[in-house]
Amino acid sequence: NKRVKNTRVSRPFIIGSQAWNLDPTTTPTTPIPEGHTKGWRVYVKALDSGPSLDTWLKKVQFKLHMTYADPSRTIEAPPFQIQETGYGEFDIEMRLYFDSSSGEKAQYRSHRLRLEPYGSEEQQKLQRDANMVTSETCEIVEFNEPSHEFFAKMTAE
Ligand code: SLL
Repeated sequence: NKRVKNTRVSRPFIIGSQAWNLDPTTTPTTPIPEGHTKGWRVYVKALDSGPSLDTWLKKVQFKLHMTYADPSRTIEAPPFQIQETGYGEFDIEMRLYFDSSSGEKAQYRSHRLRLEPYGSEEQQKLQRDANMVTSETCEIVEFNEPSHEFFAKMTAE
């Protein structure tokens, strides 16, 4: 598989999480496990204004805290997201799998799941008022000397 020399294709993307307080007075569609106070989701997504990541991202494996019954969750199509309930913060480990024509091995990322408001007093108030704690980081993936096939896919976007 010939590669495109002296060429690098980079793509930005977002890894993030959102968390909210579960409301014990409403009846959820699925029962909330004992002791769980928060709902949360973790995701890998494109920038709001950016190109979709379907072209290069094929699979995300999320590894949750070992207190979860089935801590390893694999998502093979967008949205690359897990939604759960829980009580504690922890680091979520992720393995990103790329389009096979990219010739790139899976890459590791880690994201701290934040359940409690953080930042300045003002920021914390906004999060409390919205009942939503969002924590996102912008990441970049670089494909060095990609295969011709993959380069064509990426530049056709
Ligand atoms: C803490 N060090 O104590 C962390 C651990 C554990 C998170 C957080 C529920 C798992 C389940 C859950 O939220 N585990 O019961 O399915 O803060």
